[in-house]
Amino acid sequence: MNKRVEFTGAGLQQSAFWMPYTANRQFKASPRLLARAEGMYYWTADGREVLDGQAGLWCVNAGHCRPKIVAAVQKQVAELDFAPTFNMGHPIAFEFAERLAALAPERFSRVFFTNSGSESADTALKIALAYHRARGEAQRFRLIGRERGYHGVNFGGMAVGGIGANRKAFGPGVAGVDHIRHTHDLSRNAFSRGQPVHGADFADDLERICTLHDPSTIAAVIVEPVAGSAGVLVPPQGYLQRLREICNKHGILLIFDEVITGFGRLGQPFASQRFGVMPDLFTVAKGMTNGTVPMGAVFAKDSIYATFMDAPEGIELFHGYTYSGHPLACAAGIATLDTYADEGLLTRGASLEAHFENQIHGLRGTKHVIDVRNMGLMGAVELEPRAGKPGARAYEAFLKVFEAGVLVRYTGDTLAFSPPLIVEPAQIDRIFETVQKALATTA
Ligand code: PXG
Ligand code: PLP
Repeated sequence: MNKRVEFTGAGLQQSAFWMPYTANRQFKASPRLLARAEGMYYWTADGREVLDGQAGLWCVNAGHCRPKIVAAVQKQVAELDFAPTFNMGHPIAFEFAERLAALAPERFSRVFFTNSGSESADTALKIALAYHRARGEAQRFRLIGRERGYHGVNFGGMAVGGIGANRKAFGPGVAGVDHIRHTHDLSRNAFSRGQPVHGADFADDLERICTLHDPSTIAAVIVEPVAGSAGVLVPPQGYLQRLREICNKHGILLIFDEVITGFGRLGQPFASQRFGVMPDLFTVAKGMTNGTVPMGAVFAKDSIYATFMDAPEGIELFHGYTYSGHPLACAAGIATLDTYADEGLLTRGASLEAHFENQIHGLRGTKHVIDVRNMGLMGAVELEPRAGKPGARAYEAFLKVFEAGVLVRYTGDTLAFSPPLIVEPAQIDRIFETVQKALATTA
């Protein structure tokens, strides 16, 4: 099994591959290549075993190269490689949509297919705008995001996103966008286990925005139930409920971006179920196909879909992607849902959460650690930044952890953890022991 994969890394510096979200020159001078995967593990090109502490990139929720998914994709590619979904259809896309709707919270019976989380975010924003217009409220054009939010890299998602570095090089973006404040509050909430106690009132910042712009101009508010990319920011107790109330009061749609939180990350199929707060639209991607074939989707409430279907006969939504409902992705997705169901993975996080929480909070008191945050099988450890060199300390720790055989994610000065939902308690222990040792020797 642990087959050695040959790779002569010579000349990567000149490689044609312009790598995404990567310091290309730094990486190519000293590449880290993953060549094979199975279950909880990767193997590097030079044959080293690496425990996957981040489910690929928050997506491989059932673990790697799961047999049902592999077989389904192999079968599908030989049977129907591609077929259009514009004015045509193929059975497997309809089948997958039914399966997804059956899994979703009640009254979310409609699914629009995309190919990524970024496309899902832009699709949800466009549905929100078109929905209001269809109801005679075309003046609702504003889209409200949140500081430190991440909704992918396309123009809509970038505009409502709230991570400065993702925005600054790319011009003025989309008109009519504003942001509510983020919920990170180290002074009051450091080392919270699960939802922080303080900060429900951060949601009232939406009232400020409503007063500023007139709420009747606001189409939608989009937030991640738990912010992922910004370093696992868990919503304070009561915060999401308060956001929901303010949206209701003003007729604003609430969009949850569940690209990371969807498909079991928080111990329930979706974050809305975990928090008991329902959005009007929600986005997914990543775990939808276990990361095997790119795919995303927007789930819409029945009443939103019904509004579109009330329009005169014709195309109700002028939107879609060549690959919306791609057969390979649908095959992967159905087999993924089967694998989740066979193994109870969409709620397995709940049974492991207490252990995960205890282990990650065991890092409190370790050198450099200024906060530990967690919910479900999602966690983060925030480090004191090195003076004048933001991110450098977390990068050094990330490298040490990788050299010790564990893959974790670093973003800014935060290390983030999201193991596949098949993780065993002893593997959770290994992840955090490895991080502890790495931090002890990190300058
Ligand atoms: N919304 C959310 C909430 C996400 O987390 C996207 C949209 C965009 O999805 P695509 O499939 O277009 O990448 C994401 C993606 C990280 C990291 O390290 C997070 C994401 C992607 C890559 C890295 O935090 N999230
Ligand atoms: N650009 C051009 C020239 C196209 O023809 C298309 C789709 O037909 C696109 C972009 C959009 O591509 P996709 O549907 O894969 O998002």
